[in-house]
Amino acid sequence: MSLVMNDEQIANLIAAEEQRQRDGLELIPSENYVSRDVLTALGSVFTNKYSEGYPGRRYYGGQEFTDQIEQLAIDRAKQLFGADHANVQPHSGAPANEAVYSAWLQPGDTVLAMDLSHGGHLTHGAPVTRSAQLYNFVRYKMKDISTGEIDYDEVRRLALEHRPKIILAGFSAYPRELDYAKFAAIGNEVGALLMADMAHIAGLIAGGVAQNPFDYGFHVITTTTHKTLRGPRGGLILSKGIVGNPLKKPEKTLENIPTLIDRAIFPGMQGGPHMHVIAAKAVAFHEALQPEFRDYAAQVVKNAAVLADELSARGFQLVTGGTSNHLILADVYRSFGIDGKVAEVALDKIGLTLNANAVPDDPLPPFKPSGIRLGTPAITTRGLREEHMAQLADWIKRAIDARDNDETLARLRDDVKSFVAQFPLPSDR
Ligand code: DSN
Repeated sequence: MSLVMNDEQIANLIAAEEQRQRDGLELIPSENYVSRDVLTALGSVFTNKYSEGYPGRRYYGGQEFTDQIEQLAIDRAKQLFGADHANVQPHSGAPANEAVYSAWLQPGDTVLAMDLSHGGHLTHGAPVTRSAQLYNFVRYKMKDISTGEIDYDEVRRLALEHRPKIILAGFSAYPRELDYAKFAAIGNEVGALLMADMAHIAGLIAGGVAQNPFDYGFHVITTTTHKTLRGPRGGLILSKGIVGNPLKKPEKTLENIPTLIDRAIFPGMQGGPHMHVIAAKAVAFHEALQPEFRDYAAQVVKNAAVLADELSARGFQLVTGGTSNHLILADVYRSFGIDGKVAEVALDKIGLTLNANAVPDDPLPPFKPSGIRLGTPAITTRGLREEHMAQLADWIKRAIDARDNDETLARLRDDVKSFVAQFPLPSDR
């Protein structure tokens, strides 16, 4: 994409980043490449506008078009995920989660969520977060790391003991499908709000290749819009219930959840919505509603399954033994005696980007953990298919083997670069 800017320094850095993305392969499972339309909406004049409030209920003038943009984003998100309500204003996933906590909980209330070390997310109660200081998080884990099965008996035992106000199903480093029916049965037994954080798999749900928690009676789903969903960097909260006037405080009941959430976002936590991002979210939701997006989501999962097999065949020990979604967690410490950061750095040198990640009950510290986390959402957008996964696994293994040999790494870098030239970025098409 050509860029005309007066600020040369920034223009050069944008061009350099674009070239970096073009010349390498993005394997971080929470990243993707957006379409040209999403980029255009993000760079639009809607960034100039203040729009505190919600469509038809704003605190500033000049909202003729912002109202239409936000309403389109809301309607498309509802259609995509079968929700009664969508709040499209959260700036990202962390504020989306905080808003749900603040809508439903009092300080000191309990949330039952997945342990960070077993794949949960920081915002699901890691002690370093503000939420963990405000609320009491109780954590569940996998029963068996070799299969990834969650210990649902333990989830129920903890729920009966601690009586959580929220049961949270969701993850950022877990390669298997959750059993939402089991979570729902436990949540209903203790009268908890059922919340799913589908940030990683939103695109898979939209594309029909992962279960939708709403089909199992969940009340709220939070997500980011920039991962498998392939939209702009941002957040989204979907809910079931009655949509009321966000300017009036409703009773704290499950059916009023949509309005409680609207009020928690604005005026509770955020000021003016980022309307250029909301425009880009609306574009992404429209793209995800097209039949081609179902093919994309299915291909993400197929690619991940083959990549997992190819890595296993090369000696990578995979947490849960493989993957059922878009992500793979490999224990490179147990497999090859190196920490994940060493692997991440070696792979960066050949143009393959992924991240070091803790594995369950990791014996190594968080900054030099035992694992690497990788996934297929971005490379599938690029156009890679099952037949390319053996080559990719081969490069990953060879870069790790050659981690101290800069000459070999440089050669591999050239190989990766000439291979990826046949897969243009969406913004180049
Ligand atoms: N940082 C995101 C991820 O990589 O999974 C989650 O917030």
